[in-house]
Amino acid sequence: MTGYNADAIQVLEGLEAVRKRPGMYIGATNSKGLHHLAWEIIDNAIDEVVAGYCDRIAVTLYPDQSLSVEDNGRGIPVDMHSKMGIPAVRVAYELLHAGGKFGGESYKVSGGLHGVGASVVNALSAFLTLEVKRDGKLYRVEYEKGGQLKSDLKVVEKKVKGTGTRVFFRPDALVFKESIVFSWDVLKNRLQELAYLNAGLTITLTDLRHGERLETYYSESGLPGFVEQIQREAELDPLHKRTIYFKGEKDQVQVEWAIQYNDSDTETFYSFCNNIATIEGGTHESGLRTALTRVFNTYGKKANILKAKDENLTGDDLRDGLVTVLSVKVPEPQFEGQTKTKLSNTEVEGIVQSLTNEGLTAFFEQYPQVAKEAIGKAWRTAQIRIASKKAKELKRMKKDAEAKALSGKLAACSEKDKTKNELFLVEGDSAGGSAKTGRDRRFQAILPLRGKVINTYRAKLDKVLENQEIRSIITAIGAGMGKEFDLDKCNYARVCIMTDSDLDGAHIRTLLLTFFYRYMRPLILNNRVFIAQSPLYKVQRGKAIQYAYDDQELKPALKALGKNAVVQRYKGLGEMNPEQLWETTLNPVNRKMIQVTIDDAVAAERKLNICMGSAVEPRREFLMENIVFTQEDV
Ligand code: 28F
Repeated sequence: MTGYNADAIQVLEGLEAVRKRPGMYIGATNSKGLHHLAWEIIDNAIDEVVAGYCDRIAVTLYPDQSLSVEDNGRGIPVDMHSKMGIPAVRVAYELLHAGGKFGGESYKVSGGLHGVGASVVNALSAFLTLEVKRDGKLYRVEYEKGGQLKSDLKVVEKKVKGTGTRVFFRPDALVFKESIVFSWDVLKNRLQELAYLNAGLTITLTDLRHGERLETYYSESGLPGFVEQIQREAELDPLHKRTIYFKGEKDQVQVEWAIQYNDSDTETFYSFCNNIATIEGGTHESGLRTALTRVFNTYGKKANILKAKDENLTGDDLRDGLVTVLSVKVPEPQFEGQTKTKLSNTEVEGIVQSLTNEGLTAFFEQYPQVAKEAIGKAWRTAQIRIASKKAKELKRMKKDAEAKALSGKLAACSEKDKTKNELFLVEGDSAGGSAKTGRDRRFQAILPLRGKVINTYRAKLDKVLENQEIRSIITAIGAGMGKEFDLDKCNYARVCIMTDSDLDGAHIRTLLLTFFYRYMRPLILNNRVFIAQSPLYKVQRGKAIQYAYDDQELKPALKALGKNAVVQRYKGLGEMNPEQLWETTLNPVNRKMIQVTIDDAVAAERKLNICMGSAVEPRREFLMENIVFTQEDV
């Protein structure tokens, strides 16, 4: 055996470097890093599966926390390595990763580590024993204390059956200070996944740490089995029995995928490249999604599952209720992303797309019933999308229409601070017109009300909503109504009812109060509703003018201005000019507004019941006398 030549010393320094900064090679020395040792050895066996020479892998856990992986592949070559002067098998376990991908300067990102190299496992193991069955012989080489050669390669059995590679190793507790205990579940999940990704491969997992526990993972179909397992685990009901499956190859890229719909609206999408989970997705995923959408639309229209006039299904329409597993095998994979799990080979996108276009079309032609189920599901999802888009559109249009309708009527105010603003609901266009002119447009908005505001106490909600006056009020206040009423959205600090002081005015006032009471009660309860008071009389002598708001105030006004003063009785708001309306009714300085409070909601309801009952006359009388408004200066 040749002694260590210069390279061999470089080898030792290399493995020493790994022990000095393990995090650079396996991301961390926690449980995640520990399991990377297992993944490395298992992945080497999987490479032999992918090469087509291995169909059994056995993983075993021992009481001393060592782990062994055995495959029935060709066995790592044992012949002398031309340059190194040591057997090939030792090169793989003593030389830092041949590709030098992870030379000293580049830090490993934790997460997707691919092929850190068996030598890293050796460097971080208390012991590692390697056995190769080849040419009818059993070879063994042993390492200890982080990759130091304990016994060189030698034949330990002259006559053995079969071929393969077996690696035992125990992680070094000096490196993995937290724990060197492998997790059954972590190993099981990955081994199960590998069995699905490599149809026909049998993997056994044996745990000898507490008695014996053995499980076997095997899938004859591979990806379809994976998809069906996912559906079972998530308790999802497949929409179509037969899983849609494709396998093909182009320009040395192998493409394989399985999809199945269920009756949910969730999507499950697992993708892999060279058996590595590409959690961050990549070009293979986008190629598949693009092709699926295209074929669903073209085949769907051709087979009349989709109507010619239907708008195309979008990629998102296909995602609801879809379970997908995609696996590609790429000779020179390029991984990007935070955890190096995003495939970035651009050529892969086109290859997946073209293979899938052909493959899925052929599948649909062979199984038209499955096509009908799958495309039908996507179509239903599209209908929901289109309907909700329409509904949103309608809602927006309604809002726009309302805003437009309102803008014709509402004289808005300019103040942005809603706590200063007040809205006047004015009876009649003429009064509305002079209110618009007379008001202080910074904080006073005017909404003229034409004709009767309907009797909302009896009317059903839809009837109420049909009434244009009510809709304008709702839109102007902006806080919705009924159960959706949200006081925070109210555009005004005060909503003031301004009607004539005759019976009609009283009636409209009561109907408005009824409406607020029924559909915007918080407005009343938060003292936002007022009754504007306009004077009943104007008493004038020469330049001197006094206003009387009721008969009681008339006497003192007459006394003050002398008996031959002229008295004018206002029959309606419309008789006042804008200045007078401002002076007497709108100007906060000297106006008299009544705050509407329902001191006893039940009593009010009873009063309104009587008022809104069927008999008309008694209602008005009762109304004029009985609804008591407390008078507060506002
Ligand atoms: C328990 C872990 O590592 N199995 C492996 C092979 C088989 C060959 C191989 C491995 C050096 C650079 C070629 C055999 N015969 N299980 C494993 N099985 N490596 S690792 O070759 C590596 C050589 O490339 C093998 C013919 N060709 C390849």
